[in-house]
Amino acid sequence: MTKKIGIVCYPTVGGSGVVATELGIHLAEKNYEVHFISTTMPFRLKRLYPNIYFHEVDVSNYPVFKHPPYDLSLASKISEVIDREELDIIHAHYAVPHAICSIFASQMAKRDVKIVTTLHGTDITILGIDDNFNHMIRYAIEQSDQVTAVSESLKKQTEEAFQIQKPIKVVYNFIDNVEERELSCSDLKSKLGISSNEKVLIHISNFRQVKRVEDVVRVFEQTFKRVESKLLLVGDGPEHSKVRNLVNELNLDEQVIFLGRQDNVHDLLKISDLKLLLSEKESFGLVLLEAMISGVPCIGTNIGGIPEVIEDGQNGYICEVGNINGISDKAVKLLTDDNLWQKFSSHAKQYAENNFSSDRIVRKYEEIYDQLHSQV
Ligand code: U5P
Repeated sequence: MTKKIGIVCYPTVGGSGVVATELGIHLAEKNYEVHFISTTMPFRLKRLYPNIYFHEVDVSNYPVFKHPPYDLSLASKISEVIDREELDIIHAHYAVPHAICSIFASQMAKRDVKIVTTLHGTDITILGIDDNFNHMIRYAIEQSDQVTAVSESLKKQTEEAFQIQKPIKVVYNFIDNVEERELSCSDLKSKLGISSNEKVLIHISNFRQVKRVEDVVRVFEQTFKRVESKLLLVGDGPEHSKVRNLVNELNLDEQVIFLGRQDNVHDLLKISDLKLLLSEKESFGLVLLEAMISGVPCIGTNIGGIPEVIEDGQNGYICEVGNINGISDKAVKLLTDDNLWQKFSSHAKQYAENNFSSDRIVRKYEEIYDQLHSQV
């Protein structure tokens, strides 16, 4: 019997939305019926799939409300979709508000539906420390039929912060093999004004403060003094203008290329030699996997889930947060030793394939759905 899954997620750029969308696509390819419930069409959902449906949450702003009631509109839409489409499972990405809304929706719906909640990080690491949300997050976790976290680090943090007894399963984020994707980048490097002898460093993020993009620029400044190179900055967010000012102040305008938000990061990774993710908070770091599967070694900080993705000294390096000189020394070492780079590059690809392939990880979600489905 075809299983019907409702996926509740944010449709925007960010690890959680990307993983939720890719999960839906993989499930659809395995003949599940997939129902996305979100405010807009998830941005990676480019192709038409006959068994993927999109249910738009319309957040109306009636004069009776001081603020547009997103959560109530979402809960109401989920409940409507549960009954109309006869869903078996709701998979909510984020405890707040998505799991909470799903729990509320399941109470309103006539049909018995199981709730899987995936914790992606910010709900725990940022909202969790706010007393207003702490109780609600614990409630969302306790009322879900199964909770997963995207790294061991996030699981541990959740258990400690909320004194949770309920078992949390770690299901890592996943990645498709890059060979399966069409690439269109033959002369991309020269189009971006990068000469063939220059090494390319790349950073991709939402430019929030926790990503410490200024550290990326400072590391590049040190690296560029010793290795001919350019830095690609991909993404947009609150720190963007601060980072631009720093680049200008350091006289790096010629070397640092701001690309803004991009949909096709794979082509950009294809021309890159090193990926930097120097965050002070990171529950997983999907961009690391995207780099590794393209054979790009990564340098990351020793926080959150990053050390679960990069193997220090094997396929990249793990460094202290804010240690600009230490990180640039590692970058120079890797970019000036071809043999070492080749070794790291092939290990990165292999490691991502062996541990984080979509086949392997999507199967783990399927096992969870099967187990819950048998309880209905
Ligand atoms: N991302 C883009 N374009 C951008 C910035 C980010 O597609 O301009 C994607 C990354 O490729 C990644 C996700 O899939 O957003 C961010 O995930 P994370 O590293 O925050 O987990």
